[in-house]
Amino acid sequence: MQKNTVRKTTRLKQLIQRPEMAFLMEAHNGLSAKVAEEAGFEGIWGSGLSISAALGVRDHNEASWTQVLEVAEFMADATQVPILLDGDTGYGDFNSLRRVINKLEQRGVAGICIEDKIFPKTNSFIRGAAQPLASIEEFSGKIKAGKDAQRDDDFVLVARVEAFIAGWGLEEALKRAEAYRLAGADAILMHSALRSPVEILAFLKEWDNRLPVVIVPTKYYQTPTDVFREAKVSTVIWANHLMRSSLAAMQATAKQIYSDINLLNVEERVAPLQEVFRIQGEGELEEAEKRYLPKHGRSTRAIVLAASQGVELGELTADRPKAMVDIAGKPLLGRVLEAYRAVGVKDLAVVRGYKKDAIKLANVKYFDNDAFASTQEVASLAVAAEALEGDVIVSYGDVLFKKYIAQELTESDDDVVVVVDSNWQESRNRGRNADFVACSEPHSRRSFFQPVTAKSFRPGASDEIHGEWTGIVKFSPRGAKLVREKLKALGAEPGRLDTLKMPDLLQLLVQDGHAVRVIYTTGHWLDVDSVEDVLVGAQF
Ligand code: SPV
Ligand code: MG
Repeated sequence: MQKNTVRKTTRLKQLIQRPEMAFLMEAHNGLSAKVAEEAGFEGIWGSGLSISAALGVRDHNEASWTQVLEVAEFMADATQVPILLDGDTGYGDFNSLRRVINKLEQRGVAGICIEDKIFPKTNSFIRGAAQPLASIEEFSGKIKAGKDAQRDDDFVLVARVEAFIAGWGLEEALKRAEAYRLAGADAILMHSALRSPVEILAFLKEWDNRLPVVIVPTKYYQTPTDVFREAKVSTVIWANHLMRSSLAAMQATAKQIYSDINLLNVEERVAPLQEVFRIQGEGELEEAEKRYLPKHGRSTRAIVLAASQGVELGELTADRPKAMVDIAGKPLLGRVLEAYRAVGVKDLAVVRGYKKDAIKLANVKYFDNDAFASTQEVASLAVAAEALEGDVIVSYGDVLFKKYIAQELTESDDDVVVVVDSNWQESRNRGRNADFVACSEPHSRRSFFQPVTAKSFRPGASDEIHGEWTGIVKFSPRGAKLVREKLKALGAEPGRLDTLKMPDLLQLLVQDGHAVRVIYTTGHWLDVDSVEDVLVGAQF
């Protein structure tokens, strides 16, 4: 969200003073404040009733003002719109109010509303007529003290007149409003507990807009809002409706779960967890981690492609894919996953295909390429596209490697990094089906200090070969996004994805002009290709 550089105090003042009517939505904690802001409200009413209700106490100043301040601070931190806090009577005399205002300014609250009653106050809708009012002189002194204490010139002080609530009538209401105006209040909140707006409209008529007027139509809610607009109301407060709606929802949910003793009937009715995380701002944190965390603190995930049968292993793969072939008591894939876990790569995804039911390893996310028989590796990667996110290593279910290889990859910053074995002649001599690579530099002392990049994953007869790709590649968050986009583009061409092997995909990245970084190794990995390899693999 873009930062609003205008101070919250200034914005609240402008809201209250502008000719167009403004609306404040009640909130009582950080979450409800966010809900109000997201709904579009330009300002928030920090309701004393709602905050006390949410804290499980009564609206009789049972919560101390510093406890209310803590809540208001969470609300201010959670939102960018200004907050007008219901400050009851100011929690004591003029001196208490001065301190309250300074603390509110420090915590990012834009204004306070104080009412002309006696501390501890009682909610206006509870035995209103029996409530004693403060003397006009005392309350006017309090307003003056508050205005003198504020350090930010635009901090808003709303003086609330309880004359109608206490049964004193229009004359007293006008007298008080005028005294509070003269004392320096920025606006008058005129409250009424009647079911019709008659008191309020009578006041507004006589008042004639001497100072902005704020109203709280909780009881006279049936009045069309245009009536307030025509009567020149400055600001309407919807005073308690988020608290009351959540109370009703919580009661219904608690009752249902209590009687059902399971969650089936409520799951669909409650906000999904993803929505909770969204409103908490998890997305921002994820982005920030990418910017600020060192690589080793950032978690890398891995996608292991294990969809093929591996006919070259003969009857060993009659009932299971190659990745599940037993190597000294452990399946090959289990060893691969172990190597990842050993270097802290715990978020593991496996793409299955052939005899997928034979792959049953715990704590792994599975993706299935059910078209494994007619497709190649890139099609398998595409079914796991959603795991191509953040820092991610992609490798094969039949390639074992020493832990240091994975470790080095997790520490790399480059967008695309491949591990290349410079001892490629051996593979050629053995007649293996290897993926040769032409690089910018051969493996040498120089290449240790100088970044090496891949020039071709499909070297032609005239290209100098520098190594064999081990089948291991790592993408940075940016690199992963690039590959996702590439897969999407390839997927849009009929049949294209199905024929591609991983080196083809890497070759396309090179052709698109992306730097593919090379990390050289000499050995320390094993592509399990033969029954003999199965025996060697036991040493990994
Ligand atoms: C509040 O929301 O706490 C108010 C408004 O003060 S009322 O409850 O109507 O008094
Ligand atoms: Mg209140």
